[in-house]
Amino acid sequence: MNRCLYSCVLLIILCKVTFISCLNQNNFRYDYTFHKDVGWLKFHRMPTSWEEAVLRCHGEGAILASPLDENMAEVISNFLVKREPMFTGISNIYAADEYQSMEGTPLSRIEKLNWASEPDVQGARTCVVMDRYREVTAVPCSERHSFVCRREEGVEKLNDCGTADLEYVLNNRTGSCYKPSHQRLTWSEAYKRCVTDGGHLAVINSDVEAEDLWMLIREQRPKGTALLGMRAWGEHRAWITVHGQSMNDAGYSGWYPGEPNNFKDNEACGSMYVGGKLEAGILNDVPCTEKHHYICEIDSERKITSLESSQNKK
Ligand SMILES: [Ca+2]
Ligand SMILES: [Ca+2]
Repeated sequence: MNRCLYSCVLLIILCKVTFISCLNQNNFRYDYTFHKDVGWLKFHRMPTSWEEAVLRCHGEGAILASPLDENMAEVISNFLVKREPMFTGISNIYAADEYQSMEGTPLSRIEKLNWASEPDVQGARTCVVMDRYREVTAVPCSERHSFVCRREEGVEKLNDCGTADLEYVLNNRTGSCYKPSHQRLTWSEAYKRCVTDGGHLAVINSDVEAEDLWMLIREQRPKGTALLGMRAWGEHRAWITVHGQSMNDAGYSGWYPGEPNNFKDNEACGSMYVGGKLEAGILNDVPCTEKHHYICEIDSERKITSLESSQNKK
């Protein structure tokens, strides 16, 4: 009760001090930063195809960013430190003679684009890249470039997990949010999928978490194996979580007797038994190339960035 009172008073003071309306959706995923008059942005440095960039942003609850006005062009291009250009959300992917941003803004309504050469509107589908000097060029969409995802301020409600993905559900016993998978993936694919969500492959930090994850995945998938966020490294096969901790430091290492056995010298990825009569949370090592179900986790500390903390970072 006292704690609640203290938090409420603190919140009210913070709202007054920073002139931020705390009733608005002034927070978003921890991996995005807030930029005035632009919204929440995240720079993806690793080059991908345009289609992959669209999907990555979509998966994060955002949209592939475009230089819709001069301010936005400047803020987005400032992420570039090298010569290589980045993808924007502008393309003629739907119709050859109609370039639009992902938001559906036509070229005629986008302020002053500085074309290196006028785009071809005779049939080829192209996607627009922008360099650090804000010069834009239409290139094949299959080229690979970095990109920025953008989310407008306060457009959608986020759940307790700091995501618009309602499949993430907060577990009050652990303070983390979890999402069980719908499909089987290899460990690397599953890792990437969870990172796109703003989370990570689940890491078990306690007996309670082991039990709850086991029950969660059993509801969806009564049999098999669920991949988790740990791997074996080096000659001595040190098991390290995706947060760089040993299993003991992470807080749980309930291997099945005889496991991890590195069967046929080919098992370096961590998993939990799901089916059968085994107790909750029994771990096993499996081949990294085998496809299994998996669980993504969003940690309590990582769920959201508030507007204040994002601005303080800058
Ligand atoms: Ca955890
Ligand atoms: Ca094994």
